[in-house]
Amino acid sequence: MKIPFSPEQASTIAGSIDAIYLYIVAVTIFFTALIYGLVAVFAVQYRRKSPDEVPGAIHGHNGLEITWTVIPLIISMTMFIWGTVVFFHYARPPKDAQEIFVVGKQWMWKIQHPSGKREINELHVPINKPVRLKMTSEDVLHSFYIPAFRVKMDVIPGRYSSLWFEATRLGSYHLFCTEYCGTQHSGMIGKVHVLSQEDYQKWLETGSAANTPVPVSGQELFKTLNCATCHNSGSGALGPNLNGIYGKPVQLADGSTVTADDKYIRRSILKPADQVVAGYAALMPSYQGQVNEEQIMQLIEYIKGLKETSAPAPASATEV
Ligand code: HEC
Ligand SMILES: [Cu+2]
Repeated sequence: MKIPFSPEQASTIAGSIDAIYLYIVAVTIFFTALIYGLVAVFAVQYRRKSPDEVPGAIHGHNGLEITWTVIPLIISMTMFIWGTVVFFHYARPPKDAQEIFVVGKQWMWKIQHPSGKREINELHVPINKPVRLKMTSEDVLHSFYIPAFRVKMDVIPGRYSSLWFEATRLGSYHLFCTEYCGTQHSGMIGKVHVLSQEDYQKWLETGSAANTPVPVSGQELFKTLNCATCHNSGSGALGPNLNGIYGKPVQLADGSTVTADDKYIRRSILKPADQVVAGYAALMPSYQGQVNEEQIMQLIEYIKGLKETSAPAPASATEV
C-alpha cells in the first residue's frame, strides 16, 4: 500500500510500522473531530438564550465517568499492545541475520562487510535476507536512519547498538544521520542499495583481492599489537586464555561475574583495569588511542571466532 507523502515501503517491517502509525493517526483525527465538533454543537445548542437564564446544577454521573474512562483505556491499550508486538519484532534480530559493521564519524558512515569489503556513505545489502548492523561512533552521537525501511537507531560513542532489517525491494534508498552531530551534519547522508542475492555476492567479490575478512584483520592486529605476548594460552602466560571465552561468564577479581560480550571485550581492551579477571594481575596496558573503533570491532570478531579447541594463538616471541 502506498501512503501519500511517505517513502516507499522497502522492508519487511515497513508495513507493520505504517499500520500502527496510521491507526494512531486515525484515532487522533477521530477524537479531535469529535471533541471540536461537540464543542461547536454544544456552544450553539446550550448557549444562553435570555439574559436572566440560570443553568441547572450538575451533580455528576457515574455511568458517564466510567464510560469515558474505560473507552480511552481500551483504545490506549490496543496502541500499547500492538506497539509492543511490533517493537519486540524490531528489537530482536533473527539469529541468522548477516552482520555488517558501521562506524559513524564526523561526517560520514564507514561500513565494513564481514568479508572485509569497505564502503563509505553507501551500504549494499542483499534482498530478502535479514541484515544486522552493528554500530558505534568514533566521536559524537549520530543516528542511522533509512526511511524506506522504517528503521532508525542511535549510534553512540563507547557503545554498540544494533539495527536489523530485511529489504524487500530492489533499488536505492536514502540514508540519513538524524542526530545533529556538528557543522556538516546535513551532509552526513548516503544511499542504501538493495541488490539481488547474486548481485550482492558479485559486488562483494569485485576487488576482493584487496579485502581482508574482518576476523583476519583482527588476528593481524592481535599480532601487531602484541596481544599474543600475554594471551597465548601457553602455560605461564601472563593473560587469560581467550579461546572460547566469547559469550561465556567471566569471574572477576572483585567477585562479580560478567558475560564476555562485545561490550566487555571492548572495555577489556580500552580500560583493562576496570574489570580484572580473577586470578590475574592487572598487567594489561590500555590500548586507548592505539586502536580505532573499526579495529576494536575487528579484534572482537577475531576473539569471537576463537574456539575452545583452536590452536593456541602463536606466542609472539616466536612469531615476531
Ligand atoms: C602485558 C600483557 C598483556 C597484553 C599485551 C594484553 N593483555 Fe589482555 N589481559 C592481560 C591480563 C593480565 C588480563 C587479565 C587481567 C585483566 O582483566 O586486566 C587480560 C585480560 C584481557 C581480556 C579479558 C579476558 C577474560 O578472560 O575475560 C581480554 C578480552 C583481553 N585481555 C584482550 C587483549 C587484547 C585484544 C590485547 C591486545 C590489543 C591484549 N589483551 C593485550 C594481559 C595482557
Ligand atoms: Cu551524524
